Amino acid sequence: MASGTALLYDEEMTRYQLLWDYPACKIESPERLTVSHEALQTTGLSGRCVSLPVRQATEDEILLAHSQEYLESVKKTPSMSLEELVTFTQQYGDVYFHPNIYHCAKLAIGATLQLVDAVMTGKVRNGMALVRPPGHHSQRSLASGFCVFNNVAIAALYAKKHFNVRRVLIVDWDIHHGQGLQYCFEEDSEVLYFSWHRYEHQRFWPNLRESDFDAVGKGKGAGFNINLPWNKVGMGNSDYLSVFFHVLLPIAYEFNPELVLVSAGFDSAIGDPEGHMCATPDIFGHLTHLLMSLASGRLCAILEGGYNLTSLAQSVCQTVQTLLGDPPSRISGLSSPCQSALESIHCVRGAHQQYWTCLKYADVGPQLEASTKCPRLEGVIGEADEEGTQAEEAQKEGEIKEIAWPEPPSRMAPPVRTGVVLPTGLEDHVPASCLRVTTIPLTSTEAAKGLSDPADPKLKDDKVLQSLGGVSSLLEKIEKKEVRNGLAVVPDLSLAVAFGVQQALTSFTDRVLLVFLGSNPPIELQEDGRVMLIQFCCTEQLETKSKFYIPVCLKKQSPSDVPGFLYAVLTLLLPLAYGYDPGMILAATRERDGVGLAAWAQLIGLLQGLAQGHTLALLLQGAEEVTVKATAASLLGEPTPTLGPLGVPLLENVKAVEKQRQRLQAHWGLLKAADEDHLRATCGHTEDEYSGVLP
Ligand code: Q6M
Ligand code: ZN
Repeated sequence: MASGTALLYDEEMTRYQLLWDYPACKIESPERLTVSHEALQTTGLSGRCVSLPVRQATEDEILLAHSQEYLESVKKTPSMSLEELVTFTQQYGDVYFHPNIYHCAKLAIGATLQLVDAVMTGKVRNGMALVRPPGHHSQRSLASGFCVFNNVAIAALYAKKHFNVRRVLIVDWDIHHGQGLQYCFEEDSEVLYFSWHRYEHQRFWPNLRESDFDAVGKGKGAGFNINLPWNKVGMGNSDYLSVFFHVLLPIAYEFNPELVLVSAGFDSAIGDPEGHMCATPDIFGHLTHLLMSLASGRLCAILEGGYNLTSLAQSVCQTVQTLLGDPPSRISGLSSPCQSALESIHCVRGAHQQYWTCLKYADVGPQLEASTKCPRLEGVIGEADEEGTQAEEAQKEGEIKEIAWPEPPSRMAPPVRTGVVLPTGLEDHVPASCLRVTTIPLTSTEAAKGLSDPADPKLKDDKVLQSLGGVSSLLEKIEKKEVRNGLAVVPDLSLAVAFGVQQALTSFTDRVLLVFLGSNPPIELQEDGRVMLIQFCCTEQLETKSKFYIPVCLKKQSPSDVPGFLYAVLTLLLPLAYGYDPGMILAATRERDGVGLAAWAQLIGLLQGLAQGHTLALLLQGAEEVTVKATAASLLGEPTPTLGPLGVPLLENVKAVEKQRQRLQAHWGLLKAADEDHLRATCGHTEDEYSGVLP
């Protein structure tokens, strides 16, 4: 299995800059690259990466995405005088040329392709290319928005050509619309392009009608272009995560990419003078982590924009550190996405409903209606300039001062990733890198402390006391930061879960998320919020009003409803888990209750993004060897095998998930995927219905 993270960087790419007065281009400076690289060095991150040499792209590679004619004209720029460069530049928008930019642009492509090569041949698992100039705006015969050649477009075409990749996912989280990428792939069903971008109803650059949510692709590429327009500035972590949970991830899993390319622009982070958004640098750790469970972990991040040097450097570090496998930091204070974000999410889900099964039964209601509330301007560019965008207006009025945010917390990773407590015979089935934790059996008095029924006769059983000792030492090692996560195979699951929860709550956290697969919840729940229980089972559970108990009843489909389960994980479990922000996760199952092995492995992998990776997995003795193996592999951070093409989820399972989402979204705002007006209109639910159970 491929391991390691590649880093591609060459100082040469800092050797071009703006040579004349051109305010729109001032922000694209060589320092963008030097600060990013220096931050990776001072944090020790670059030392942990595999450093690969950068090369120049060949002409044939450039021609994968560009016309001969355009290449010939760019080729002339190195020998142009300043005056000629200015004139040459003027035929394009928001881009400048320099005698050395052609050289750098060839290195930017070359670095990107070296990364694709390394990932596709299994030399590394993933990696990042720090490049200048960026690429996503450039088109077949056009430079645009600081971009000369389209690095990521060439990478996707190169992967198709040289590695016969049939499905490439491009995630463009830069704050500008990569219209160059859209144009390149809008008729291509083998490249799924996703972009979110500041749009403000076409008032923001590049002011294109086709950047809106209803540009879904053309011909056989219909459904393979996803635009999420931000119609207001100030979008934050909750808005970004919601788009991942309710738009990108469900579609990406269904698409089942073989390779993920990230157009990694960090002008979508707080403090950026272009984006004016509020998402903090640590969110990129999470976005990266969520994408790493696709395509067996084959992910290439390629730098695009990012103009606040502090924010940029921090965001680059967060991304690379996650690629290296360190646990993302906890994100506190997540709430509901804002009204405008919900409107965009709702609109794009509506626009794509006909193309993707995961959205097929989702309640997206009367389509595209929300857009009428803020009618898009018709042929407005001139007008918009006068009006100015929201942020420019605010700036004029002096509302926007220097924005400050705390430095992302350090993400210390324990020396050992996974501790295991396994009965003899199973020990040989997990990789040698797992720490075999030796356990001392608890006395019945010690064991009883953590349990609601201290008189439980099972506490006389030596095997039980031994296994609780195991759970106890694993938790202690996690607490002491000797290991990050743990796996125990136990003779009595309910007892181990109850004990584990109690122990975690007394020793080191005030919130435990319990993910339980199976009927009969293993613990009695209190309404104090110290435990959230998400239960997957195939038998109907009692109705509940609790916002901390979420039973999800998924009917079995032979062999199991993988798409239904995944839909529940992405659109219900992750939003709840991120909103709850646990300090510790227990994931327990008796026999995977109707959930396929690969789906279980995905779940364990995705959960690693929460609670700083502190997961304790508990399996019932007698669980199949493969389950133990797969659980250990996921905890170790090995790439999760892909789920393969997802079929249609069972309608009743989607309904079961939707029912819980409806019930809980007043409490857990990340569950929302449509704006309130829309919800009232189509579902008949109101906040008031739930007011009785609000805190
Ligand atoms: C600037 C308008 C001035 C790679 C990238 C390039 C963005 C170019 C923006 C040009 N417009 N307010 O997407 O970050
Ligand atoms: Zn940008």
